[in-house]
Amino acid sequence: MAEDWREVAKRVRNWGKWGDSDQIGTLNYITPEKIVAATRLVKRGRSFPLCAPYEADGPWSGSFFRRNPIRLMIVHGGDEQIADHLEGFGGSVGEAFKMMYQGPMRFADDVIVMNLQSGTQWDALSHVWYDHKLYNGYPASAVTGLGTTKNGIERVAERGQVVTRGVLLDVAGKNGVKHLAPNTIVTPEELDATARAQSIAVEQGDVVLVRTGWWGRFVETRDGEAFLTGSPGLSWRCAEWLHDKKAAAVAVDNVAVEVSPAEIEGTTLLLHMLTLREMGLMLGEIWALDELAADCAQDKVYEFMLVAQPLLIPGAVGSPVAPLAIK
Ligand code: UVW
Repeated sequence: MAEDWREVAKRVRNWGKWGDSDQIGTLNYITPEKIVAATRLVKRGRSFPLCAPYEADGPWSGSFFRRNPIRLMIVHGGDEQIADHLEGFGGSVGEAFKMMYQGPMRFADDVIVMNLQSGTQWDALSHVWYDHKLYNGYPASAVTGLGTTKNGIERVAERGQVVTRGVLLDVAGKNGVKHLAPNTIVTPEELDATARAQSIAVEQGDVVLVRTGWWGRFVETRDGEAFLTGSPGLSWRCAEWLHDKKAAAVAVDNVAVEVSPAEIEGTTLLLHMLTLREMGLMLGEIWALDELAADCAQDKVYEFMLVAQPLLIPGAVGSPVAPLAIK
């Protein structure tokens, strides 16, 4: 059993498929024709934001190496009194305020400190590896304390490549529950059954969105520990399903796309290893899918144009994203 996943790894490996210098993997399935076809899915002019709030009350409870975002105001309304004391301030900041405050205009500025992986995000292809190799055979040594020189998120951002047909597979909705039970394994068969129930087919170049209801449960309970440890999610066997469908990427409303805990003893984040490292397929995590799902259940249309551009952060292994599903 322990070797099974390595056999699957060989079957789903896309290394070399788009050339030896490729760094965007299955996003290559999104062709210009695919983007044009996606625009034709916009019929009603309704846009659904799929981004969860980046805030101090997020799901990270402190028992992990991630923290919730910290946002600080660095210039705000209380600074107006600086205008009365500008002569006392020197240096570049003092000079900047003298320039900014010379007329009636006042302003505010803020700063955010966060893991790029704290909220709604894309995992770049350099986020996870094993046996010292990244997607397309690049050495894992490319990922250093300075960032990554291979498979960084900027490779995707500079191409503007995440514009395509999105398909929602609402597994929770299909089972008539607000959210799946803790630690439910979503199998490839369940994905097929959901697609059948929704009369939709996943096509080459689609981004597949899978709803477990788990983000909605966190919003209701604010139980970060359960959000992390109890997560329902995809089985590692879904790697082959995504490979066969030629999906461009997959995103889920849970913390890690895949189910927690791992299905095979002695492994962690097996689906990550197969998708990011073998297939070159990006993972979207903590996507807020409830409002979109409610609309899809109403009009029975589970396809839309999806725009999910990561931030252009050179050398980063992931990025926050504010995806839009447009119907
Ligand atoms: C890890 O925790 C390593 O990854 P992710 O956030 O993608 O689940």
